[in-house]
Amino acid sequence: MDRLRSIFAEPGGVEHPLGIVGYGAATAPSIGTGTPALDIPLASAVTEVWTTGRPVTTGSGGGITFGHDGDYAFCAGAVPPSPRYAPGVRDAYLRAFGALADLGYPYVFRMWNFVGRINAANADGLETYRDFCRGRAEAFESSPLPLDTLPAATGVGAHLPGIGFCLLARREPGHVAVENHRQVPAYRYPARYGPRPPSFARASRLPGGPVLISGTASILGHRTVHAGELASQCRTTLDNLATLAPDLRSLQAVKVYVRHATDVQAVRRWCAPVFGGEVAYFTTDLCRSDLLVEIEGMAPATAPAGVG
Ligand code: 3EB
Repeated sequence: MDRLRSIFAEPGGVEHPLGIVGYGAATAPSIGTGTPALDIPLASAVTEVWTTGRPVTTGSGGGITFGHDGDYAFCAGAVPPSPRYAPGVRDAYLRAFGALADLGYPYVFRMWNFVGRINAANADGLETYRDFCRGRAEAFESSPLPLDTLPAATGVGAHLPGIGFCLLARREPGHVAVENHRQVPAYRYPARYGPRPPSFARASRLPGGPVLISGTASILGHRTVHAGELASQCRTTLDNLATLAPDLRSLQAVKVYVRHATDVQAVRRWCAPVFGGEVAYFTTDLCRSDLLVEIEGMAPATAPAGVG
């Protein structure tokens, strides 16, 4: 079956993994070679496996690990705990872009970033998330990708210092960056959110249909709404998601990130009836200190009329 999907499973349980993300690491975000792997300390037993069902070629070098199948590539890297992250993030992202380009998969359509101490100040007093965004923006500006192909993204905390990230890319062009009319594009956020805006699109639509939806939160325009109010943040987040994926029940690979462990039960109660498929819940800090919940997922390709 030649279809990109993510499965919450045991690492050995899926044939032909493109890449594996484990969320139970006890050490700083790191990569594993052999089978391309990213290990993130989020105190969760969940393991996420990306596959298309096609045989995979793997490799690594320059601190980057990757797997590719002729159409799709997964690639992961890590930045060690640092007093300031921008230079290391820029270098690691450029190494990842370089590796993907050398392999023949230059079209990055999805990325995940797990940033330790995400809301804490770095050595210069800049919030670590903003420090990270600066390095990522520098990497994107030295790559020739136009704004209408920016990847979808998730940017959340990790339980130990350091940054781990992974990317999905395609051999062929044609993915489209999708924005949400309820929100200012993140790459146009005003400077009050940091020296460089976040480089990502609200969703990424692949040719043939599947839409990979970015981490989505209680933001309208560029502002956080309902600070301190869990239920309203959940509602606004689900409404923002529904703008991008009208049928939330069909969303796959849903991951829900909740800032406070004590809020997970309530978030589960509100989200469980909304989503049809399996949902993984994580407790971790989020990229703005007033955000309480963030949700991502993947809308499957809809069958063309008259087929199936
Ligand atoms: C937001 O909408 C919430 O920096 O890669 C969501 C998804 C968020 C991705 C990122 C940040 C990122 O701005 C935060």
